[in-house]
Amino acid sequence: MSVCVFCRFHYYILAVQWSNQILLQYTYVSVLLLVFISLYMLLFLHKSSFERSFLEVNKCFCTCTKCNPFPYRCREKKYDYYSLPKTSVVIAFYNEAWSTLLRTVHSVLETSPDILLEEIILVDDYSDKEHLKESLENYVAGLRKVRLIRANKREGLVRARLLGASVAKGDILTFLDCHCECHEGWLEPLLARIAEEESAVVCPVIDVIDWNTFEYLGNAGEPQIGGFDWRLVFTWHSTPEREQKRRKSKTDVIRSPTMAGGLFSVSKKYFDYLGSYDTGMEVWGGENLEFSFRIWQCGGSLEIHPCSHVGHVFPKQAPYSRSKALANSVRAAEVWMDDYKEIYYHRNPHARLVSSSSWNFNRIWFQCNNMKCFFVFISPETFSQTE
Ligand SMILES: [Mn+2]
Repeated sequence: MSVCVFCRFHYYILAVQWSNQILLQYTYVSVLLLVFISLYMLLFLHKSSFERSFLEVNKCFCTCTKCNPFPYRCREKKYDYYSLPKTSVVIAFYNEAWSTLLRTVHSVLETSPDILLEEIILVDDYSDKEHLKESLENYVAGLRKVRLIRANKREGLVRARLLGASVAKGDILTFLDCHCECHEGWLEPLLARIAEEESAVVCPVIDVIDWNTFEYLGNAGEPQIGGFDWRLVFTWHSTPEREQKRRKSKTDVIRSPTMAGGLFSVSKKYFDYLGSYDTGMEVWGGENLEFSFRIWQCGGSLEIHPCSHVGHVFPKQAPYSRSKALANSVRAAEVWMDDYKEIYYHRNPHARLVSSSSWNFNRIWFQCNNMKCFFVFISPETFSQTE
């Protein structure tokens, strides 16, 4: 009898031990599971959200030794936030995908200091995609500082941007493409430079986001500057020696003969003074070179700030027709290139056949220099490269 009682007791003890062990194992397993789930969410799930993990964007700058475009000194720069001007960010779009458009918006909201961001103005250039109608309106209604305005007909990039600029309240206009991701600290250098020099038009360094995987690839080596070829196509170049010498520090702006066009900040006052954009430009293309020539020839400067980084998805192919780009280039050549336009026509005989009304820009009133000055002082390399 006593043995049996002992047996029962023994079994009871064993049962308690087993259940404890099982419980303990379950606890281990669930803790492990939780760790795995959190890691998974941290590493992968954010890719499908609009707010990309700061870690991911930063990895190129922090761990990758091959590409180290972000000079360490940029992080040491201090800004007097109360004295910097505020900016309106104008983002024009036409049939853009939901995810890329909202990633752009969220990245601006996440990375811009509140005190420097007046508003984000989304300009719908008469898109016909369903997701950009009521759903977008509802979504934007829940976001602080974001406004959505719509064009009544297809206007093209230039006039859509101007529509946004016309209602902007900030002292600085910052134009962004609708498939960008701003990097932490992108805004301060642009605004600080314009506060220092009002006639400076400043572009961020454009980092590459892979169009297929959306991986943030960054920008290998030193930032490149803009040029163009004789078909009036924008090209990238390494910074010439004389410009490297002119800069006193790695964090100084780099003067660039032309801009890619999608991303830049400009003082609203200066932009209006300089005649904003040529409103005769259709759809897309050519407006960036026209504006670049105008800035340099009429007393401004066009610069790239090495401390400001914005990612941009370079599409594999254009999302819409660029057939109007040629007529836009002809307009740019006619207004700004003087006799050099003959070289352009010589290289592009079909450009002569394009009927393009020209822009009556009063170069004398603005005391603008000629194209020769541009080649001699601003871009001698571009001329020798493309001659
Ligand atoms: Mn773009």
